[in-house]
Amino acid sequence: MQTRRFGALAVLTAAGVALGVAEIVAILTGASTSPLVSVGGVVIDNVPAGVKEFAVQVFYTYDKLALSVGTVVLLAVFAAIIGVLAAKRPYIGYIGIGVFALVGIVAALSRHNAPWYAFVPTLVGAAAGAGVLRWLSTHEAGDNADPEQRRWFLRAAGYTLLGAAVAGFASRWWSTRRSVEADRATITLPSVPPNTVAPLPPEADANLPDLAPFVTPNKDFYLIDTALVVPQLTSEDWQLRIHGRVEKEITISYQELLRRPMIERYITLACVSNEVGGGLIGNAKWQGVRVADLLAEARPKDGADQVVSRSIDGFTAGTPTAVLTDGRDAMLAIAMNGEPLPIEHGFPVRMVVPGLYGYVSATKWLVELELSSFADFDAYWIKRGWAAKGPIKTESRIDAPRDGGNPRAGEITIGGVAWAQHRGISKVEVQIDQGPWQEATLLPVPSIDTWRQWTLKWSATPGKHRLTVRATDNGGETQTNAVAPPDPDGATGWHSIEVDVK
Ligand SMILES: Nc1nc2c(c(=O)[nH]1)N[C@H]1C(S)=C(S)[C@@H](COP(=O)(O)O)O[C@H]1N2
Ligand SMILES: [Mo]
Repeated sequence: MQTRRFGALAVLTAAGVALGVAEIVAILTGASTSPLVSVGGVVIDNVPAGVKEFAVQVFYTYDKLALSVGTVVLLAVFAAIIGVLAAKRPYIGYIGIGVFALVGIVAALSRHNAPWYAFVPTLVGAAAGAGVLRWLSTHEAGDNADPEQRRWFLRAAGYTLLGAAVAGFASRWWSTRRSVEADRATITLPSVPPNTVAPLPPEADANLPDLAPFVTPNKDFYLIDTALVVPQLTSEDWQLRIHGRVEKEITISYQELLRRPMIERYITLACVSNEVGGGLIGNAKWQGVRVADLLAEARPKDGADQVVSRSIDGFTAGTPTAVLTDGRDAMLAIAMNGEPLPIEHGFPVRMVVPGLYGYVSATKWLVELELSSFADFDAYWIKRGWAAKGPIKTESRIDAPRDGGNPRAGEITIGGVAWAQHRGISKVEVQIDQGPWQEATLLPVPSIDTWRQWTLKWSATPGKHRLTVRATDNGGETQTNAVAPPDPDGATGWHSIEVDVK
């Protein structure tokens, strides 16, 4: 005979295993056939409109997560109660599992377009749960049981529950990932009027083997974020709320965003954590809606000098309102290099602001723009000691030849990139060993918002040589030689490499 405590734990574990196993099976049968998703769907579809609005008010875009968590908590409470009752009459535990299985199966089969096998995840889950309950009750763990047995019981139940929870969450994440990928695949990007496309000069790219291509392919684009798992948000679930210190609050759906005037621009994104000579920088063609247009509709109030962009995962970036409205091409991007944003680069919508480091501007999985002030709010990295304002510093990098490489003696093309987004690059100079600074050839660019490739011919003689680069922006400011680390507002110094010419 089990005590009530052990009975509760046994049925709780069985219920956990049932849900976990159901989620695993739902990877094969489709997310909509999971009992959690289908019961949740029935609830959403039948809840009175007032309650739904209330939930969205309270939980915002997290309303569905709140529903899942609520369902799991409620189930756990019921399982524990049944377990208490089952302590004296074990068959009650099995009846409880049966009743819940029935609810799950009816819900799954009643969903719109449910496949005939929609009952399978719940059925398999319930069978596994019943099995676990049977297994746990083979061991006497009541008041009269010996300590050895009780320890076995606690350990067995604890590990099983933990395993079921981990497997359940992982499976849930995996099937959501697949459904977001499916959603992304259905998106047709609106066309952009030809006059709003910044044309790419064909000579922008020197096509040198070791030189970073002018346009960074999505698969090679650097990735920086604080997300433990990449947030999974469908375009259907996405909405943006513009609120805070505004005259008029705005909520906009993905379809509404797509109907707005679009621009397409080449913009080079850079991370403040990029070391001199580092690779945390990339250039892409972005398509999106001007932030300034949306802000104009929301009408920021006096003193709202900071726009806080918030991600679905809670990350925030704070951008000066003045920068977003000074005429530059700050946008809510929906596409990167001609395809919907890759999930890890912020699908369905992210912000891109020419001239600012990503940590103060480039929020991925964007769901909120809150008009605030710098005095009132510190964004994610500002709380952690990084500078509140993050304009990108003038920098340059040598890509070819490679640092530590062994190029052949003779005529060599040295090449690299230089950037000073939204100011533009006017000059790049290279120094070989202790020689004079030589002006490199600058390749054309579509705008001042991208990096710029540069090349310089060099008659390389055998032996060790040091190559150093420095850039000058259109404001006449030459990249400083003063070495600074990335923290708190971006690294500085000249990029210098050593080669051993053979
Ligand atoms: N949601 C979210 N957005 C984010 C971040 C983040 O941690 N979370 N990191 C920012 C930083 S620091 C940078 S440099 C850019 C990087 O964008 P990418 O990963 O697409 O290259 O995203 C920005 N947007
Ligand atoms: Mo960054």
